[in-house]
Amino acid sequence: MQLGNGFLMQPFLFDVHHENSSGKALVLTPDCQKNWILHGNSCYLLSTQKSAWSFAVNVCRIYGGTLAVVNSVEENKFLNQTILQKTGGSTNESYWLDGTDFESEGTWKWSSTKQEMAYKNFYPGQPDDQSGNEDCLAISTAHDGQWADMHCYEKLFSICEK
Ligand SMILES: [Ca+2]
Ligand SMILES: [Ca+2]
Repeated sequence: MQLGNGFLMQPFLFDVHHENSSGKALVLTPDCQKNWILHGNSCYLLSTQKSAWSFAVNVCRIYGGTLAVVNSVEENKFLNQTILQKTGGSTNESYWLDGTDFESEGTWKWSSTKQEMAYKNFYPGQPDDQSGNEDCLAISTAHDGQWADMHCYEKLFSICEK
């Protein structure tokens, strides 16, 4: 893969504050690359192909981001709406998020930060660690954007964030 530093190091302006001559702070919003969608202080990219979870983690890393880390009801709602738009309202889609309980069963962390999840949004009956090895997190439009643990080898679409 031919990715120079210029690509990976492309600057993003996350809430960069400048003082203008009158001393008033100007807040610059982030600038997303083509096909990425701006929301809050992040840019999001929905994949066009399905893959296993670990593959999706690596693809997002190559793009300079991570799988999406969901920190709030509001962000989760945005992602659900974005998936619905992308899929023409299909209510049977699951997309990989950055979460996993691979290290310690039942302890859900964001893989990019190694932080335990403060906000969680599993749907009733989930996570169920079906057949003892569902360790990867997906958001599901079938459940109004709520989450499930799924087998990491399953091929799903994914959402990157940066
Ligand atoms: Ca599990
Ligand atoms: Ca499950």
